[in-house]
Amino acid sequence: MATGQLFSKSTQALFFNYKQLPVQRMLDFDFLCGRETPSVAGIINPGSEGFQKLFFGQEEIAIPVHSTVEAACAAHPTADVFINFASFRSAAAASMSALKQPTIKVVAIIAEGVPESDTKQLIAYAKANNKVVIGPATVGGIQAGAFKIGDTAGTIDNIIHCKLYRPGSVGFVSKSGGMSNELYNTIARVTDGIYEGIAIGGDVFPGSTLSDHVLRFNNIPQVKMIVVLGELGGRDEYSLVEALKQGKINKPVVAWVSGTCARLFKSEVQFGHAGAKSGGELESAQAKNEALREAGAVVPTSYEAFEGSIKEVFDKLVEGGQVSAVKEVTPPPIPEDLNTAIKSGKVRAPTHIISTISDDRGEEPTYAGVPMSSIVEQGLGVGDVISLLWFKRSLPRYCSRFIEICIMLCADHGPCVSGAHNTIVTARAGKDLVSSLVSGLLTIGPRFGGAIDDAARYFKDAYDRGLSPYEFVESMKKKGIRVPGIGHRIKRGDNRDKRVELLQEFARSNFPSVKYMEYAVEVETYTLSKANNLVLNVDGAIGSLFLDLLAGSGMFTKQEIDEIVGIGYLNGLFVLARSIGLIGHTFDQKRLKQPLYRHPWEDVLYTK
Ligand code: Q5B
Repeated sequence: MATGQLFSKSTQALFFNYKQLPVQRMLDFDFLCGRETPSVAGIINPGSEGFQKLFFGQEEIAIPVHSTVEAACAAHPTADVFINFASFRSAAAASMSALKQPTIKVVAIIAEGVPESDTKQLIAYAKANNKVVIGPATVGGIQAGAFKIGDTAGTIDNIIHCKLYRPGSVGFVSKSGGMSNELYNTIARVTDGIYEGIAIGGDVFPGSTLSDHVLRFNNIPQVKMIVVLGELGGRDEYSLVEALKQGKINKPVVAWVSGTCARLFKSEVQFGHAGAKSGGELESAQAKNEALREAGAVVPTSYEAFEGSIKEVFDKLVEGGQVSAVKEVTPPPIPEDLNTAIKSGKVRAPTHIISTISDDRGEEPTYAGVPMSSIVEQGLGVGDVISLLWFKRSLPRYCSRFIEICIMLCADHGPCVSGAHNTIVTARAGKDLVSSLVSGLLTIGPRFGGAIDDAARYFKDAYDRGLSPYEFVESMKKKGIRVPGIGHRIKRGDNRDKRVELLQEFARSNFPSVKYMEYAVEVETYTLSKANNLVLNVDGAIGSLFLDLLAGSGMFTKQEIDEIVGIGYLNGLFVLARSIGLIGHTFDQKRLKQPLYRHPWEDVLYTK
């Protein structure tokens, strides 16, 4: 393993498999330490490229995203740390790719459960190429005031509390990442703080060992004492014992091997880490503590006494003048995230959208407050869903059934009507479903399908004002307005529209009142006396009958009816219904593999 410093205040990393929180925590740490450059140079997200927005202090920065390790290393040749947040399935492959890059010197593998055979290959490759692997199954490491891997040391509050924003004099290495947070705290209490802390991870075969890091700390002049937290299981601590015995470590070492309680259990106990299981007497915490003590490390009698031992050693160093007073700095405050501040009730922020019809934030989505499961359990239909989402209330069953009949009857009217024609031409031009659908929908308007709202408006106004059909139609004629809902291209007095008849039949037998519909029929009788094509059409039938539904159901106030008619809800019924047919026409043309449509010359009158 390489000797000495792994990190500095200008170290930059490549972060594999983007996770917002650990990257942001690294950048927050940078800001706290007064770094000039962000410690994350680039993100590698297999399969995607671009930029990821994150905060560096109060500023937003865009960190480049690369799709491969190779591309990221080529783009950021000075980034020499690879932080691998891949799952245990892909961590080994990504780590090996990183180790193979000449620019990468340190690889930290966070995933737990990486196959031991894969880890052994990584270790062998790293050793042969003078590179360092931290982990697997690690939180990473930190150089106080300089560089931090991922989630190491936890929250910003903890980092500030443990003074990790500026270097102290203690080199610390542990197996456990969780316990390293605890020890950062302990060390901050009784010394001038951490210089560097590493969690090597709890696997049986860690990429780098406790003794690797202790030997490295021994070569770092700023590190004045070393704290080691081992655990039962494995023989790693014995290489530290050997190094101590051979006099390779000349700085004071305070060590504790946790897991002494294992003896209280009658049988073998597997603790949290894969490697934390005593395979025999030599691997027990007691044996390892004893061996470390004999080799010259300061080993307390219990974990509780660990803090006291660290303090004692540090105080001696101060007394001996080996440690000079650390320069205290006040870290800048990290701006709080808006969401956190809102949650804690510190700030309020205006919303940008107001919505009253549906909500997907709870356990299940609701339509106008009605949970989806209840819609399904009650056997409700699309008419009820429309009632909830358009009218924000559950309407009586005959009303939702009427809506469903409107949808069914208006779903299609053959390939020759304006909308279907446009959709067919668009589909044949090779356009996709949505384009073909939309091109058909765009024809819906005052002449084709979109006369329902105006029919309702004019019929309502005329009826409510007590105009006779004659007065109504003639007044429209004077204004030069065609009566919406009257007239059809192919339907005649002697060839009535079946859809109109079906709607009228349903309403007559289910609606409490059909006064608007009867008025529309009287208007039709008058217009038919003028011309045989001036029938009450499907738009007029729906428009007048919906007025009856609104007024007769007792579910709407007068103001609400005026609002519905004023806003123009009812063309929505035709738009929704006809979408079904237009989608059908698109599929039909595609299925029939129809070529590009070209209108025949013979069908065009060319004139000047
Ligand atoms: N005249 C529908 O006209 C159509 C008159 C009128 C007074 C009227 C026309 C109209 C109002 C809009 C309306 C919905 C354009 C129709 C639908 C869905 C569809 C479609 C499908 C489907 C048809 C001949 C003479 C002229 C006109 C007079 C016509 N309408 N007078 N009030 N409403 N209606 N749209 O056949 O004296 O000769 O000058 O605008 O309700 O779109 O199946 O195709 O499901 O897809 O072109 O059913 O009625 O008649 O323009 O030759 O007029 O009648 O003033 O009189 P036409 P024109 P004059 S349902």
